[in-house]
Amino acid sequence: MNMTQRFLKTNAALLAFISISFATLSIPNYSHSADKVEITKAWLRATPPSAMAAGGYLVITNNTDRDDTLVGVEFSQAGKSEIHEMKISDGVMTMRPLKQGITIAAGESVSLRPGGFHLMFMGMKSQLKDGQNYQVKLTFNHSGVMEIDFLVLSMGKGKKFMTQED
Ligand SMILES: [Cu+2]
Repeated sequence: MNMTQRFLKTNAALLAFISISFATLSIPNYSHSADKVEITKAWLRATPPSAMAAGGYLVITNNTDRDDTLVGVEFSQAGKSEIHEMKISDGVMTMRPLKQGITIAAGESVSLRPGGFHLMFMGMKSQLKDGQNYQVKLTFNHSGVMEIDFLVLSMGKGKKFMTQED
């Protein structure tokens, strides 16, 4: 082996080593490793027989490194599903659809709870009974479509469920 060959061989090894090092460096920083928002405390309020509307609640935690927005909701048991905000203005409870959705800033958490943000289901095809389980599809700008299990609970149980520790 002459000097040139030896030099090339060493360099190839060095290059291989460098690319491996770069590959290692490109592993994401695990303090912000999540690539999707996390959903917890997902529940649907139990409805009386023949009720046309229902509400859904959950906590969205964004541990990714960019803001994400809940832009859509879909529920097979509802004719129409929307993202709503409930507010008291002039002593009157009002609700409005949030056309822009709900943005959860990077590192933040947002609760959809009775009296505030909520999922609104209209044209209900079936009664939601305490203890049942349904899948609801949530669409986020960055996290994409997520199929989430929602537990049906009475209002009292649901409020307790949201406040209890995991
Ligand atoms: Cu509503």
